[in-house]
Amino acid sequence: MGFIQKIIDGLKKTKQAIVFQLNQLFKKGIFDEDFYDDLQFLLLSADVGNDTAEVIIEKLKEKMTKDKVGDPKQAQQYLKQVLCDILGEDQLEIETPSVITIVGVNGVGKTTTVGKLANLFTKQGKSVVVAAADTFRAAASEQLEIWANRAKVRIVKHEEGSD
Ligand SMILES: Nc1nc2c(ncn2[C@@H]2O[C@H](COP(=O)(O)OP(=O)(O)OP(=O)(O)O)[C@@H](O)[C@H]2O)c(=O)[nH]1
Ligand SMILES: [Mg+2]
Repeated sequence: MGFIQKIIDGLKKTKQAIVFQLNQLFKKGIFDEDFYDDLQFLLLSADVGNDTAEVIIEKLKEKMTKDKVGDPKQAQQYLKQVLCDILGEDQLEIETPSVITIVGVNGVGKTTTVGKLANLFTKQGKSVVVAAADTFRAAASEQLEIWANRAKVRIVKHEEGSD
């Protein structure tokens, strides 16, 4: 098995393990200090930074206590809402002109993210051009082109293997 594939498989296992453990934790339906400790541990093991994990716990605790939440499904919705609030779309502000380089190991969602960013910035009234920098991986630029078309933005690309 290739090195990169090993990393991808490793991350997949981590993600599945965390989702499973989150479900198990909420299923218990006991939202005491131990619950919040375990949740913080899970967030940290999912690569959430310590400061952010503390903010998430604090906000969740506050909301859940205020609304006296005891139902696991409802509690999970509350966590989802806290995460969405923190990730808020309008936090992504850029100066223009700007150049954004997207890098990452195979299959982590680079091309999809370029499509999402192109769409977001277009909606903000910005003029977007995407450039296919990966001319090595077969069909990489074609995949990017699909997203550029969906977001209705210009694309700069050259032959496969070109400089
Ligand atoms: N669930 C989920 N899947 C995603 C997300 N972003 C991308 N994907 C999926 O992940 C797979 C890989 O996405 P790509 O955008 O092609 O990833 P990439 O990093 O460009 O891949 P390579 O160019 O092959 O290295 C696709 O099946 C996407 O639909 C996301 O935010 N959530
Ligand atoms: Mg790609």
